[in-house]
Order: sequence, then structure tokens, then C-alpha cells
Amino acid sequence: MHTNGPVLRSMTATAVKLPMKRPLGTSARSINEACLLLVDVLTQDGIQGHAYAFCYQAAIARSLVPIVAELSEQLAGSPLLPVDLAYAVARHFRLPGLTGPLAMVASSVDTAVWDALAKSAGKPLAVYLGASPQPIPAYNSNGLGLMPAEAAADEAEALLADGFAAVKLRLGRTNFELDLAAVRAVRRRLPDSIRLMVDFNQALTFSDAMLYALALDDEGIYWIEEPIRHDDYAHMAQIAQAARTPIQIGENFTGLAPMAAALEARSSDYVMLDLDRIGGVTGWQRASGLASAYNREVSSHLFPEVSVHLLAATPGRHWLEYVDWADPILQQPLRIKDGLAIPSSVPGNGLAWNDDVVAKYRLT
Ligand code: SMN
Ligand code: MG
Repeated sequence: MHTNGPVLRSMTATAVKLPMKRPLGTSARSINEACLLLVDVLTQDGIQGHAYAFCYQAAIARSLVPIVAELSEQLAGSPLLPVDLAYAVARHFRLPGLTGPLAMVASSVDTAVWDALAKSAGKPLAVYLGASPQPIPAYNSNGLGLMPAEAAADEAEALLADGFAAVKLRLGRTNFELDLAAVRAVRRRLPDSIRLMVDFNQALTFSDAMLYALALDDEGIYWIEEPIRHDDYAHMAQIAQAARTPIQIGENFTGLAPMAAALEARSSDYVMLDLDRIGGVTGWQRASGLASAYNREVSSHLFPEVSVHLLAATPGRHWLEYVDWADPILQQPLRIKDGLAIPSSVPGNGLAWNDDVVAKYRLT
């Protein structure tokens, strides 16, 4: 097929394990290092596209390297057309199932392809998608894991540097009284104007969630994230109905079908999109249309460097989740000014690796 546009030459991936400044204890497990899969596409005329997947565990990052190599053999020589490539990638993974880590591969390949396209057009990604690259309100989501109440209050205060106007505290201890103590200690320490989100990471049963979400209604919380199992939309809807505090879900939408089901069930007040589960830039754009049809505000989950471009191009954009986990390998980390995330202004999505640091933290 001749499209006169760029053609894919190859794709490669590198697994790295990066130190994190502030470890994150969640109700599911503790994350002390950022295990990333760096995905690079190369066009026949030498343009590179970059993306990374946050793999949660080192073994997952490692296991995806040969999977990207195999996909590269399959797709080499194809026109660099994201819609067509997404279809080809989905077919490649149809038998094992396009879910879990394979969805991360598909999504990050898509994101890297869009990076190369925006670069070949000479435009920052937001502009290439048709939007002005405006600053986006960001909450500081570093740290604030499960920790003693006063330590959490100290950390929350420290996270307001750079003008952040919002932070997110993880909850979901076996004893809710301890969760409540952490919420109160943090809330007491923060000025009233600072927003405080909380995230249970699916820790609660439905009946506990009904009690605890209502108990949190008078604690000055901005949203309650994933109180129960992420895909129990019917019960999530009951919680959202009962609680005055808005419910936030979406980081576990893998593709559009679960998102459509969640929206149809009215399971949350807000949605967040994870670039690496929703299907990269292509998936995000479709998902943002869906959210708009249901009149739901859209926040981002992780991948702040690229998500800031997408939020700029998203109707109903809400909050960017800021984490600095990829910073050690980035030539140009995401800039935050007065609590706003600033989209990079170079062509593409702004990701460029610091190769020396990648070599240092590379997983073999
Ligand atoms: C989260 C993100 C990444 C790793 C662990 C937990 C969390 C969030 O759910 O929303 O930031
Ligand atoms: Mg979360």
C-alpha cells in the first residue's frame, strides 16, 4: 500500500527498573521501584517514536521485550497509520487476548507511533491532535502510600512544593479507623483550598464501602477512587448514589468496552483514563468521545508526560495525575508550574531517553 507517509522500519523495547524518590504502599502491594518498558519505533526515514509502559513488576517489564520484538517482525514495512496498526496489533494478540500486559504493549506501540507521526509533522502532540498545548491542573500523586498518620501529613505538606493544589492519599488498611486517622491528619495539615483525593485500590467489600464512603462524606475529600473491585459496576453505582463525595474509577478500563459498561451503569461521577490500558493515543481519543457522550469529566492515570497532551485535546478535561517516576531517564521531565502541567513544546510527545541512565538501570 502506498500512502506516501512514513513507513515502520522496526520496533524495539528495553526494560528498566528505576529508583523512586517516594515509595508507594498501596492496599494491593508496595511499589518501591518503577519498572518500565521503554518502547521505540523507527521509521524507514529515520524518525523515532517513544513511549513507555509502567509494568508494576520487574518480571512483567522483562517479559514484554521479546513480545515487542515479535510484533516488530510482524509489522515491519507497514505504513505508519495508527488506526490500521491498532487493528493489526489487535489481530496479532487476538488468540492470547488483548488484555493485561499485552494491552500495555499494544497501547505503548500506538503511543510511540503517534509520537513519530507528530514529529514527522513537526508539531507537539497536542497540536497534532488539533488542540492548543495548554497547561493542565495537576495533582501530586507521588508518595502518600499507607503510612502512619503523622508521616502522611508531613509528606502531604512536602508535596505542595511547585504550587500543587491537590494530592492523593492511598487508603485500604484492614482497620478503617487507621485510614480515617490518616485522612484527618492529612486534611488538618493542608490548607482548606488544597484538594485531597483518596484511593482504596479496590480494597473494600461492597458493604464496607457503603459504610466507609459515607463516613468520608464529612472529611473534606475531593474524590474516592476505586473503593471496591474495579469491574463491579453495579455495586460501584450504588456507592456513587449513596455517597455525596464523587466516586472516581477508570484506571482499569482496558479498551472501550469496560468503560462503556461502567458509564452505562452510572458507576462513577468521574472517569480517569490510563494511556496504557485504554489503547494509547488512538484508544484515548475514542474514550474521550465516549466520556463526552456521557458528560463525564476525564482525568489521567500515570504517564503524565503524554497524558498532558491528550488532556489538552479532551473535552471535559479534569485533573492530570502527576508522578515523577520516569524522570531519571527523561532528557526533559514534565514541567510543573504553579500546580499546572505544561505540555512539551518540541515536536512529538516530548519523551526522549537519557541513554546513559537507561543503560545504568537496564534489566537483563
Ligand atoms: C496506583 C498507580 C500506580 C501504582 C499503584 C497505584 C494508583 C493511582 O491506583 O491511581 O495512582
Ligand atoms: Mg488509583
